[in-house]
Amino acid sequence: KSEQQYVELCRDVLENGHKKEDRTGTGTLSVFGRQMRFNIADGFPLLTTKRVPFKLIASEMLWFLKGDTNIRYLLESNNNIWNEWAFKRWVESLDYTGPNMSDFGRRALKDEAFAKDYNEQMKLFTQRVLKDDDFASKYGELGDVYGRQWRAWKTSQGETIDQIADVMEMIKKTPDSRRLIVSAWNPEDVPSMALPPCHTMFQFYVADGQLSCQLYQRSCDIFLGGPFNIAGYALLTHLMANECGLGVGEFVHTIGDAHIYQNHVEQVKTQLAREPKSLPELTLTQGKSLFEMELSDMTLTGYDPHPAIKAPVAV
Ligand code: DHF
Ligand code: TMP
Repeated sequence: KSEQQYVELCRDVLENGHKKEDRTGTGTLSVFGRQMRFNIADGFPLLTTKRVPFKLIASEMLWFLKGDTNIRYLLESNNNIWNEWAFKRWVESLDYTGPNMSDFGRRALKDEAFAKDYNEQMKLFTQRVLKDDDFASKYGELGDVYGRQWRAWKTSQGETIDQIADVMEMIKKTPDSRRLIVSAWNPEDVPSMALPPCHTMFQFYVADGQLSCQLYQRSCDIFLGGPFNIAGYALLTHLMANECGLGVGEFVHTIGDAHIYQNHVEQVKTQLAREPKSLPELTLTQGKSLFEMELSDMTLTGYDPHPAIKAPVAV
């Protein structure tokens, strides 16, 4: 069963994880170098041991594929998963004159009065990104994140490379190629990025009329980001296969630093006590190009998960 692999990774980290401090000051249990394989022809790998919001995963993937790097599109889809990283840039800018928001992620967890101020500032921020075009183009922008690297990689000649369109062409014309790669890690841009890419690069592989995909993820927040990443790349594989007239094969998830944040440990234990259920099925509108796909072209059936489990995200 696919989900068993996720469950085993969680157990592995709880049992063998090294106690490591991290950039966010939260602390993690961490292991290095792990791999999960999901046969996505057997079911769509959206976890059932907790409810995972497929719509948020799908709108994030569509946002990447459009080459969009501004959170306005996500907000318009009621998707708030990238807000903290845009907000961070805003409150650290000279234009921001509200109450001090330094270290807002951790302070909001400890200090109720602060949490109220923070929620208020965050609400004002997202409303302004939605309504004010100039503000949105300045502070809704996350910069060189996935959308940019995938669709408009900057070359030293001042041109751009559309890696997604290129890999799509290659899959169609030279499916046996061993160079079906999309890279998001640009060493030149890393120092100025809101968050250097966690999904560093991925590779497609075609055999027996089926498209497989392997992701190398340098850093994985197993409880929050991980389930999104598994389903996100499974969705990408479906979208690409649909475009190229192929079936789907496997999604191989290779991880560098695989970690559980200290403040997620109880939640993970709750999740591990649950019995995985059967996976849902994903169907896509046929005959529509990948770049025209919308949320309404994706139908998920048979998803009957255990309830959601809340946890704070480390910023
Ligand atoms: N930073 C960290 N520390 N972990 C991450 O997983 C992460 N992921 C990012 C950006 N930075 C990150 C982008 N992806 C959530 C899921 C994925 C994601 C960001 C956030 C998240 O908070 N998920 C919650 C509920 C989301 C909601 O309903 O709005 C969840 O329970 O899955
Ligand atoms: P880092 O840049 O210090 O590694 O922090 C990034 C954190 O975000 C880390 O916990 C991994 C997590 N993350 C995911 O797990 N998946 C994602 O898609 C993203 C964007 C981040």
